[in-house]
Amino acid sequence: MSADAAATARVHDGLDRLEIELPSWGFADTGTRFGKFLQDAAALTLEDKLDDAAEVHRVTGCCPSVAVHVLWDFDDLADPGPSAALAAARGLRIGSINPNVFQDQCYRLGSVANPDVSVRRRAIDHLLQSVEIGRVVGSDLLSLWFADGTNYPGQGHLRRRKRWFEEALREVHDAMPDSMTMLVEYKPFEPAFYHTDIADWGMAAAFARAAGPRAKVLVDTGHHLPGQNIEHVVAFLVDEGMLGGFHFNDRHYADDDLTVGSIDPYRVFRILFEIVSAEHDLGSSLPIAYMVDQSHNLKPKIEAMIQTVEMVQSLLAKALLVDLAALDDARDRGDVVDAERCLAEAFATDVRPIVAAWRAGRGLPRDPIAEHRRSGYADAAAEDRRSRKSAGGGSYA
Ligand code: RM4
Ligand code: MN
Ligand code: MN
Repeated sequence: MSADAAATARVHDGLDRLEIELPSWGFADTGTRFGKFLQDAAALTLEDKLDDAAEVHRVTGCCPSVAVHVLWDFDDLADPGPSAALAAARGLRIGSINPNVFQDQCYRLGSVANPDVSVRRRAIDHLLQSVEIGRVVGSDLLSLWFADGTNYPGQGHLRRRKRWFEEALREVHDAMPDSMTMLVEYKPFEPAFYHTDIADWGMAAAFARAAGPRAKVLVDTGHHLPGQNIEHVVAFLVDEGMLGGFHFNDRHYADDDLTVGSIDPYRVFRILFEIVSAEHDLGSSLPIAYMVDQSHNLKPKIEAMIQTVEMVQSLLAKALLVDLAALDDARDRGDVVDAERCLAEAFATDVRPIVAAWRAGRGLPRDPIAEHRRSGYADAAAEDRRSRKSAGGGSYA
């Protein structure tokens, strides 16, 4: 096999193995804290969201699961079973379960770190109920993000809050079936602006370890302070066996939830390269959940999701093209320029022909966005949903 053919085979194999989970909330009307801009075609119900995800899956072939946010997606938390059937009917499955312990009034001062024991209990009960939901719908991922934090110095007892978090996560972990993984997400600020109880990856890793062996860290690429080297975080967590998954999105300032790679594709390439490199050394795939966490206020939501998937695929293809032997050699020789060029050259490679060949080989449309536009799906969805929207409203996301 020529070097080119081997590289193509490597990329095609990587694309075959890549599954990207779409967030149900990415298809709904969302907004900023200043207001919500409505789109006629935005999803209102879980059925709509699953229809939209199925459309993305139809044209990309790599998004078989949908993350759900329990309060936004389930009308009856006690009976989530039908949602699994709704997903299956569309050739999908329910992916990560995202509890919501941040929007109810009682959570003004926090959820599992609330100074009021009855609120802490209520939050833990909701997390336990989310474990149950996962069990019923056949999901093996419980994805935890907390808005807990404080806005003013002195407001909270930081160490006490840490203990409450440890106790809560341990209780929830113990209730999970063996097949379930808990993902602990961190975020340095927002909605709290003085301190966040899980502010960074190190705290998330410590909490995950305290929770139990099936708890790992979730890296949301938008949840870092400016200048943070995310690929280093990723490499470190992989080596510790603590990287559980990603929430992909891009950002320029804060938790902007922009489409992946729209601002800094080289960063996402570097992140994916650390995983490619680790899997190469290991000789097998790492159990990492690749999930999207974006909300699109300006772009049509399905198109934004398709763009996202295409971007991740092409950046993974580039990461798989890095010549690892040449890179090792350059490092051994202490040749900084050659080492950097190994990454830069792979990043600069036009992978569109390789990805197009992969699509053709799998019977997928050559241009997923063009195919989606051609299908008339968005117009039909807008037609159907417009009337229901004026009549109802729907979930926040
Ligand atoms: C947070 C975080 C969570 C997501 C919520 C809606 O900033 O990224 O993953 O569930 O937003
Ligand atoms: Mn997230
Ligand atoms: Mn976020």
